[in-house]
Amino acid sequence: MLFSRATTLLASTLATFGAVANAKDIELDWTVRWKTVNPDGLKERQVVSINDQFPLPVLRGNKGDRMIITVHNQLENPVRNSSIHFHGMYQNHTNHMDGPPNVCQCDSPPNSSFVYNFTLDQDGTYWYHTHTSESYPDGYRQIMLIDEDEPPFEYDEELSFTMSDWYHELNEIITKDDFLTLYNPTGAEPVPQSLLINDTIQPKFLVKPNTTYRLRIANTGAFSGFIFYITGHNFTIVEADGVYTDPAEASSVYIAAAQRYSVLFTTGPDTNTSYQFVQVADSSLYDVIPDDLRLNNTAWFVTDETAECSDLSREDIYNNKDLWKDPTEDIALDDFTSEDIAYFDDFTLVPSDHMPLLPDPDQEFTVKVVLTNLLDGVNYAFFNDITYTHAKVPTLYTVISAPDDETASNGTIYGADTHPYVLEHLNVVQLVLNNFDSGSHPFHLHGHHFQAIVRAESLGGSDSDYYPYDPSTQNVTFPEFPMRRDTLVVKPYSHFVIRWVADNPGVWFFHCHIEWHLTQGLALLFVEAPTQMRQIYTNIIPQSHWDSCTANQVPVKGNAAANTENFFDLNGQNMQQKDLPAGFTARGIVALVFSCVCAFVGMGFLIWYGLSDTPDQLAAEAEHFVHDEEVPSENDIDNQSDLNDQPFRNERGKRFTDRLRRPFGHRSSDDN
Ligand SMILES: *[C@@H]1O[C@H](CO)[C@@H](O)[C@H](O)[C@H]1NC(C)=O
Ligand SMILES: *[C@@H]1O[C@H](CO)[C@@H](O)[C@H](O)[C@H]1NC(C)=O
Ligand SMILES: *[C@@H]1O[C@H](CO)[C@@H](O)[C@H](O)[C@H]1NC(C)=O
Ligand SMILES: *[C@@H]1O[C@H](CO)[C@@H](O)[C@H](O)[C@H]1NC(C)=O
Ligand SMILES: *[C@@H]1O[C@H](CO)[C@@H](O)[C@H](O)[C@H]1NC(C)=O
Ligand SMILES: *[C@@H]1O[C@H](CO)[C@@H](O)[C@H](O)[C@H]1NC(C)=O
Ligand SMILES: *[C@@H]1O[C@H](CO)[C@@H](O)[C@H](O)[C@H]1NC(C)=O
Ligand SMILES: *[C@@H]1O[C@H](CO)[C@@H](O)[C@H](O)[C@H]1NC(C)=O
Ligand SMILES: *[C@@H]1O[C@H](CO)[C@@H](O)[C@H](O)[C@H]1NC(C)=O
Ligand SMILES: *[C@@H]1O[C@H](CO)[C@@H](O)[C@H](O)[C@H]1NC(C)=O
Ligand SMILES: *[C@@H]1O[C@H](CO)[C@@H](O)[C@H](O)[C@H]1NC(C)=O
Ligand SMILES: [Cu+2]
Repeated sequence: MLFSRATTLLASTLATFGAVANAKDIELDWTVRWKTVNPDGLKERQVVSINDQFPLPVLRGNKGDRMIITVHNQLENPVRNSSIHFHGMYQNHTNHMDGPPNVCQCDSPPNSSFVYNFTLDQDGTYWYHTHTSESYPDGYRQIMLIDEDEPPFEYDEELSFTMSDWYHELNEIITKDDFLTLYNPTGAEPVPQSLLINDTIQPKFLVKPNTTYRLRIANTGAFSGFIFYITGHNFTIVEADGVYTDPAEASSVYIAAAQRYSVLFTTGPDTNTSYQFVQVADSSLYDVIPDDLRLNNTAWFVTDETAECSDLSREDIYNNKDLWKDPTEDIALDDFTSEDIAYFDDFTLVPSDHMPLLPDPDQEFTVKVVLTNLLDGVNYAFFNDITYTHAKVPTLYTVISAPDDETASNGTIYGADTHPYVLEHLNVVQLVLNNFDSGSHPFHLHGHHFQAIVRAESLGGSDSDYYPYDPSTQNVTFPEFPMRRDTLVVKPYSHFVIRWVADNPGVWFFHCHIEWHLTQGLALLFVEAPTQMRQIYTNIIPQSHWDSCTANQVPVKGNAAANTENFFDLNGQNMQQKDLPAGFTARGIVALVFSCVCAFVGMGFLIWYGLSDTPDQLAAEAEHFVHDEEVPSENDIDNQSDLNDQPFRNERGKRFTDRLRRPFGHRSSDDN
């Protein structure tokens, strides 16, 4: 009933399309609970539903409207906290509505209600998803569309849809039982069971002939990137992540997790016809490719329900030389993968407002991305030496409960392993990100669109070929009108440089949008303009937010350690796992787990489990193995046939060996 009220409001909003003068409140009442569905037709599973709906309701409003969403968490059996991030929203003056628990709010427990209340200051294509650990791949995500007076391009009709990956288990179970464990020392990410288009498989979308469509596409997946193309037709890119661009013709585009595009596509004169479009998974992200995973999916735009639609055959992509990165290359059908497909380089996009390159930065930070193991044997993800470990008090609440502006401007109080960078109001900020990992990563900054001013190609097959960003030795020319977006992919063993103006006081999360990597700690915090934040936020946090903290027994005052007496005393703060003992490398952990598995087959796991009772015991055992030289060498590992059967190797055998060549070892000693 409540929902139909919301739908009516939504309809009336659409009727007054455009005029900011008619800005209105869109009030929604959402009850979040489990529902059992079968989106891929392969397995029924529990998913998160809103008002009993799955797929979740599409959020839609006009620029200038206010969204007021009351979320009732009814996630029981299994119990789950809730939170919602409206991805890409600046949340200017509403940092507390941004979503990430322990950063801007407390997790909202079952039987509690939480109010999000913010204005839509932007237009374009966005999405929303929970930011509570390990939950958005359970279906808690959907596209969000904001309409505008006059976008700088013309079209007749619009079609919006999502692309995502899909798992058959609850994500918390995959994470706790398989992913973040000692038994997965290389940090091999769980590979999805299916790839969905608009939360189903092989949909047909009705279109009219002779019509220009604005296709609004969001990758709401947890992990996978997709190449999208329409067989035999080009399209025109006009928007990336809510930033309108000069029209750019493309035959295919790569959409990483969390990215969005609008593309214009014009249908032909024919009736009773279909246009095949294709979603190809970037299989270089997968360490193993299960036989039954369909890596490329077809869907259709059809002018008639009965129009003939042909499915993609295995050879179709291969035979379409227009898609090849290098059509002259000699690649056998069985070796042809998504890595051989060409796609549009988003770095070349020019925002239609032609906002020029920002001036040289006032503040610059350089971070290095590494994935490696800590003492518990688990594979974590790091910026520099830090794997993000949240504070005891949500960081926004630490800013406003600090005794004075000077204390709030000192990053120490936010905790060591939250990895805070304090930004000064209105500074031009530059972030240099050097990726020492063999995988590509889509990085997302909350609260801003940033300018992407450098994005290097992958410089080599392994880290030994890699050198980080260095403008003194590299021939770097910044674009005149850099592409802006909120989620940017860094290539394997490569780097990017981004810039923005610190004109939005708030605590903004910066993290990899592969949910697995966020779980591994690939995140840091920008504490932007704390003095100005204190003026804005000191008395405006609504009661429902405090109530969530009370219900979850999360302290709301004090520094990262919840110390309210002395903000510089961080005793008791949450800390990441300890380093591996000196002399024991992450490669050793990998080898040790494998040798246990190989030596004792199934029993190895049990034995290993016994050893891992306490970190100290583990360390002692680990050192024992190292000193007794029972650890196989890298060569042994590459050659051992048992190991070739381990699920850490993709079809081309690339990833696993790359991972062993990572700059493993003691975290602080592997710089350069
Ligand atoms: C919900 O969040 C609280 C506070 O962070 C945490 O203690 C609790 O374990 C979480 N509950 C679930 C079911 O994850
Ligand atoms: C939520 O409320 C219902 C009804 O009062 C109760 O049965 C359930 O145990 C509560 N759940 C939690 C997690 O407190
Ligand atoms: C939403 O926020 C606005 C601005 O702070 C406030 O005036 C309004 O009362 C809020 N509405 C609700 C329902 O909390
Ligand atoms: C995709 O799914 C959403 C939610 O069910 C729906 O509103 C939308 O119309 C669908 N897109 C197309 C092109 O059918
Ligand atoms: C499609 O676009 C590409 C540029 O991305 C261009 O090279 C090619 O000629 C176009 N093809 C057609 C059929 O227009
Ligand atoms: C599409 O446009 C062409 C050329 O203007 C016209 O001949 C044709 O009848 C149109 N098709 C439809 C279905 O309206
Ligand atoms: C398309 O899917 C098939 C079957 O999953 C796979 O063998 C093939 O490599 C895929 N092609 C690309 C380009 O990913
Ligand atoms: C479209 O074509 C198919 C065969 O190609 C035919 O079976 C169907 O009836 C046609 N539909 C219309 C609306 O003409
Ligand atoms: C932050 O506080 C610590 C502890 O009082 C102090 O050592 C440090 O110099 C301060 N940093 C800045 C930038 O003021
Ligand atoms: C540096 O790059 C610019 C622009 O791409 C090019 O014109 C110039 O020749 C390059 N210089 C060197 C030394 O490579
Ligand atoms: C936030 O609002 C201020 C005005 O209060 C404006 O100057 C600033 O540009 C805005 N920042 C963003 C990111 O929208
Ligand atoms: Cu990542």
